[in-house]
Amino acid sequence: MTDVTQVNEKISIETQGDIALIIIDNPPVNATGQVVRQGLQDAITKLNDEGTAKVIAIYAEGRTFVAGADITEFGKPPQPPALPDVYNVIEDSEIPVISVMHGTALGGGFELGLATHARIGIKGLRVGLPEILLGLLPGAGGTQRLPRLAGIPFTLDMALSGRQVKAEEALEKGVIDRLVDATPREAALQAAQDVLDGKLATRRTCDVDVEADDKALEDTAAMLKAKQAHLYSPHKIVEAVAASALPRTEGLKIERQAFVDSMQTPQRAGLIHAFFGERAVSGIPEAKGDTREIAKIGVIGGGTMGSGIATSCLLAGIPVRLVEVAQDGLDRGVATITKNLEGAVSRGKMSADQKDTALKMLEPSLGLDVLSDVDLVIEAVFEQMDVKKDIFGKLNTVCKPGAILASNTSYLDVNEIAACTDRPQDVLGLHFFSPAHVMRLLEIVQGAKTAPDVIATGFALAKKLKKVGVLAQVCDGFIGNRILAHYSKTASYLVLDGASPQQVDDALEGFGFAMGPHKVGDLAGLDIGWMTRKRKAATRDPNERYAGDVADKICENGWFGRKAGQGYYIYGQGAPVPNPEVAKIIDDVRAEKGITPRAFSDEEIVERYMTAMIVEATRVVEDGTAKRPVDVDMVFLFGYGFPRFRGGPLHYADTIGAKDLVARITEYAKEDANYWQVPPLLQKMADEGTTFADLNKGA
Ligand code: T1G
Repeated sequence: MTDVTQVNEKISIETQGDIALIIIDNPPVNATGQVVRQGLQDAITKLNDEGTAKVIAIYAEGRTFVAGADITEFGKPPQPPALPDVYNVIEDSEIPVISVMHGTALGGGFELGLATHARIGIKGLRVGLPEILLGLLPGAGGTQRLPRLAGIPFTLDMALSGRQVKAEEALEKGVIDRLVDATPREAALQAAQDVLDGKLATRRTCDVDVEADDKALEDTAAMLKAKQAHLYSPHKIVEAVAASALPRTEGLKIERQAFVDSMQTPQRAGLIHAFFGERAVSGIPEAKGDTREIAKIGVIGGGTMGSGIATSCLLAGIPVRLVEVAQDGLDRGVATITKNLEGAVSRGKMSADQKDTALKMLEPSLGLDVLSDVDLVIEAVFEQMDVKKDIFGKLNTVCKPGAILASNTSYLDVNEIAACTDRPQDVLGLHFFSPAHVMRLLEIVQGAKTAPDVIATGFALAKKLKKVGVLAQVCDGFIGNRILAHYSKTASYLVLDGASPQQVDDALEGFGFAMGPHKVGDLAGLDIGWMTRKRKAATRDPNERYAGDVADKICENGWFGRKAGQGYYIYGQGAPVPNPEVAKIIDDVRAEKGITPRAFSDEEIVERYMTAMIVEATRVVEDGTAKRPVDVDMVFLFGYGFPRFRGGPLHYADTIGAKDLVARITEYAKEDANYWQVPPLLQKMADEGTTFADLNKGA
């Protein structure tokens, strides 16, 4: 006889004879919000008080078992019952409790499984402890129970990497007891019956002793001290895992305190902002609605960008026609794509067979006529307007009606390009970032006449390519490169006024950037910036302090950076070293300009650099080039190596505050009133005491 009790709106109990099922149903990912926590605790307590059931099985409805604590509750006053307390009630149950996990059992979801007395995985299950990606640590027993089941090294690996572990590995490590191919409900009933029949052993995890491994703990602590000193939660994870040697209550107390402390950090706020921001930017109305089918893509240009874009499409299983004007260029493109895909195989991103299948979907061709049947063309040729206009004029006649025509231009006017066709509604910008098959950012540039379904298709393509699509309006440089063009001048001014390129790089890497601006320039090629400065020379503001003197002289020597063996740094066998020739150029330029160099602290370097970035980022929001501050933040997290734990330039700006930013800019303006100007929007925010987070909510 089946009896169903609705404990609350998210949790129900179904009893069948000696078996009690606790069913979690909290779409979209069964996160352990307050109602789920209360319901789980009440259900276990009720069944133990009744004493009728002989075994309890917990499973979840929907596409995944519990995917973690409810992140939307973070930063708000905690509401009881606390998750660790609920899991202690489960672990202490007199009636054996088993769990059936499917989909992605992550964070608090995986910890729920660990608190039960046996764990069943459904085929395709992945488990993980991704809390570190949110600036946190497992805070519901993960650091205490996982060492008991799978040892300290494996626990450190999972908790510090945040990686998702496939069910097969979890089974092999003893983290799950069985792996079955059934529905969660079928598996729950079968496993419960097996417990009753003595075919499935159960035990409290806390009763299992931890195998000590002080060396793993010491080595990890030392590595983190050397490599991640600027982060908070990784060190706390090691402390908490070390406490697993203690009895459960003491160990959980240490874990809890570490969790509460990490919850207070700006890093947690920044990483949560990044988590939701990645979803917010593609959740806009323009990304919804009708889309056009993209079954085949034409890519024009077999250079670095074109090959990277083609690789990205092939990795997503989309057939690609690669078009070049000459055979040697086409061959180079195919070779680059092949190398990119082989790299994906060596990184374990795809198998050799998948690589071969992908290459079979590549059709290298000469001339544009072969593009008559593609659904989308992505032009990735030389960044010169006349070249692009010529191509789009031809595409206008070659491509079928309804085909989308996209330019990968990184700053040129998409409206001007669209005007070369009689179908501007089919034209947009799809700005990929190099290497295009690795970098996740895709700026989706909306022309004045771009049709809504073309924009929506751009977002659908971004999702299929596993990229983060961000809507941008037309201007020189769209969102990212426009802001970069502004703040990169500050790096140059700092060098002109007394800092060395290496000091600027070191200061910004200490802030959290993967690479400082001079190293980035050397990597990308200093000739790119040189061309831009020459392109803009005729229209440059005469009142602007020229920032390119040093870089121009470096380029005049042909020292374009890594590809030339030297730029700001000299590239040889070992680590790059500062180029002494550049130091001489800097001294000469200072002398020519009558500059007496002064010392800069790392703190001042970061303040000036970040303030310049925030100024132009504010203007980009102010004039509507970006929809909201969060869109700018995601551009910088996914396209410019901005430190993720800081959430992005405008999330970071909120940690300073508009008032202090205005005061800082006003001070700098005394040196250079032309470059340092307070954007009206920032002044308004300072006057009203509002934040960029407020603007995100209001947009
Ligand atoms: N809390 C609240 N909402 C969540 C959520 C969560 N944990 N995870 C996902 N969502 C929402 C998401 O915002 C989106 O909402 C929808 O679900 C689908 O997500 C105590 C403290 C599970 C792999 O970090 O990795 O447990 O936009 O678009 O691509 O130690 O979501 O539809 O309105 O990403 O299929 C640990 C985070 C939390 C997992 C599914 N858990 N989530 O990916 O869908 S901390 C995580 C994910 C914790 C404990 C600690 C992914 C996914 P909307 P989606 P997806």
